[in-house]
Amino acid sequence: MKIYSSAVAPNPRRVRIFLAEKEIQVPYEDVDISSAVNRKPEYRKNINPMGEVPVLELDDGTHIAESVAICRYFEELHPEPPLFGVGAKERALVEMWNRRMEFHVMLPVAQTFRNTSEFFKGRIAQVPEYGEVCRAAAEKIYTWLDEELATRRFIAGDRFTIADITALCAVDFGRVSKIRIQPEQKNLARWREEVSSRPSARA
Ligand SMILES: N[C@@H](CCC(=O)N[C@@H](CS)C(=O)NCC(=O)O)C(=O)O
Repeated sequence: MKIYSSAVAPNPRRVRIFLAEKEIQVPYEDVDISSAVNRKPEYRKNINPMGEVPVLELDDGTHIAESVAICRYFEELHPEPPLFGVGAKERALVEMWNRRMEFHVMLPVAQTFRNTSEFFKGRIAQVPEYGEVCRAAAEKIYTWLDEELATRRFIAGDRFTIADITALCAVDFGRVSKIRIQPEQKNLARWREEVSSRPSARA
């Protein structure tokens, strides 16, 4: 078993933090996304047709891509500590919040980077104006998230979950595109400080 990963990308970091929380050790193989190894036909044919990381490779040769699918696999095998919630209601709420963090925080942050950075120039079709629309969307969602975090400790409630992992990786990656928590967003800053201080955040 191994995980195709990248030390510089936010989605592989989600998986690394998740595994660190569960104290599970899996070898990582770094994929050099800067030289676009992941977009070559060989990688797409043998590892992930989407040309992305992370990908979990099982000993039987199965490839599981998509960060949440990989995390769910390990949650099933190692339920403690529960990172997808406990019981029907909490699990549904964690799912809701994780999807919100994916679609409304990670996505605009990632699209800002993809459409405005030198890194992707010549590699994908960039639309810088769209990147700026995504930047504005991310900044707006931070304001909303700050309000949400006025009433609870973590993204989905009183428990640290995968929704916090997704949000942390997105917010940290946003800094690369100068999308930052604003000084008045005290709840968001308080949350980020707490989740960043967990040992897993260094994964
Ligand atoms: N939905 C996927 C997204 C994966 C993804 O966007 N991976 C990025 C790194 S964060 C990637 O492989 N980028 C390299 C590229 O697009 O060339 C997941 O959750 O795993």
